[in-house]
Amino acid sequence: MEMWLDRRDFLRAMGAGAASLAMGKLAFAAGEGAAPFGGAQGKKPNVLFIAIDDLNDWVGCLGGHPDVKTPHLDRLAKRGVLFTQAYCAAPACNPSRAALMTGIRPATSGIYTNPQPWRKSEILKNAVTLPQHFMAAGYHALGSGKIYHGRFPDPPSWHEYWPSKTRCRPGDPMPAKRPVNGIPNARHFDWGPLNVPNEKMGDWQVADWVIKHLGKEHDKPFFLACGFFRPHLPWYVPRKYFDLYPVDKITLPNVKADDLDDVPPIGKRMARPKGDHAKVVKHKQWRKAVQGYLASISFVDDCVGRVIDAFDKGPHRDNTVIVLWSDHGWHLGEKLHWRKFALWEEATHNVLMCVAPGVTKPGGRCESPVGLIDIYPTLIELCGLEPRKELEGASLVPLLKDPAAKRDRPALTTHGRRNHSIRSKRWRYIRYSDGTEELYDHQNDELEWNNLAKDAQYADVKRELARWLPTKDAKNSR
Ligand SMILES: [Ca+2]
Ligand SMILES: [Ca+2]
Repeated sequence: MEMWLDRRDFLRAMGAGAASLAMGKLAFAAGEGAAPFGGAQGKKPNVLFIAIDDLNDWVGCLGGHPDVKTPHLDRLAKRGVLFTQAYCAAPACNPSRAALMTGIRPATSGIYTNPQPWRKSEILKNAVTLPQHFMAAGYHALGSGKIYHGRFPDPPSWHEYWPSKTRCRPGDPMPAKRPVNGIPNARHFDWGPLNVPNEKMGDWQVADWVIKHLGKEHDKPFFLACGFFRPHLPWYVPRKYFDLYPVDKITLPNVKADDLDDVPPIGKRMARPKGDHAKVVKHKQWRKAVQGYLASISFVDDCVGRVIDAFDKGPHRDNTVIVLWSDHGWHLGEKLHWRKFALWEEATHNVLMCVAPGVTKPGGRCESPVGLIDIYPTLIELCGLEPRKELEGASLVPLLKDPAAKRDRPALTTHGRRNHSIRSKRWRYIRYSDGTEELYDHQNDELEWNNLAKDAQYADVKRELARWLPTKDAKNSR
């Protein structure tokens, strides 16, 4: 299938391949894939790797919500290339992050859900993660906050981690009385303002630690990870962020009450309209929930702003690649669904931006569909590291150089075994494990309201998109 040809072609293009690669990065850096910066000194660029948990496209520069205020994400995006159509490999923390950090998709690894320990997958147990690959190339790998899913940290991925290699982040303050929203058994599905200063928040402290390391000189090039947890639930952030969004002026998502009528049963089960959505409506919490999510986004935006300001004042500004991503999208009532865990646009669309001195130009916007799976090979190419044959993404460097460059492959998202979504520039095609389908035409239906899958005139469109489905669907790893 086409999807894998890219990879094989790439390997073939590497020519003599293994032998010269084995000689190390110098052999590679001297060839076609030479690091774009470093110049005469041959000094490798640093990487500042910023992750944001559960952030959908409600970011100013992506236009996902008219009320949202994200000045810092917007200014970072303007410095390099913003990918306006970036999609996750899986719409849940653990499988999305496992795929991003290993470069291997859920359908290959068998890691599809949050409770699966990803290092126990037969395919991933010896995988060389992105920071491990940088460590092997002489980098110092360090970080703080949520990079892997919280339950499954990966100590071999780091030289240094804060608070520790097995505990990725400090705790957060909580309101005295919970749940704030009055929904019974809400657990972390809750929202409300905190009367605490920013300094008490875990993400603020993660930023402090990262800022400290951005301000000093390092003996080696660094791979510095900064993983922010908000806007993950619960949406408890300092009151001033709630005050940015008066609840009576909140814009609710545009939702069609009968939107699920043309969705196959597996899709309906993913949406669970009688679950969160029914509770939110019954307890009159929709506006307050949207307010809580927006407030949490503006809080994390301030955290990003602090890191970028410190980066600019520090000594690494001209020799550091910045990549910022969120791990998947989020529904707030669209398709009567809440949270991630689905294959529609809201759950699969996420944030991705990259600044690479000497490669990207300010103000770049790339509208081709890309995947978070592409980050690993992109950073390899940007830093002139050895390629890895098992990686299933494709480098975004051609798009970083020219955001309008041609790219054929659509973005693939997988949710549970044999449920896939293919997103091209124009179409979204979903095929569930029982063969049922959805097809949406984003040119005329950006909210994915009209499922065209049963309309015979689109048979060729479906066939063309289906070529990109994985050829293998690995069994669930235990
Ligand atoms: Ca997440
Ligand atoms: Ca519909």
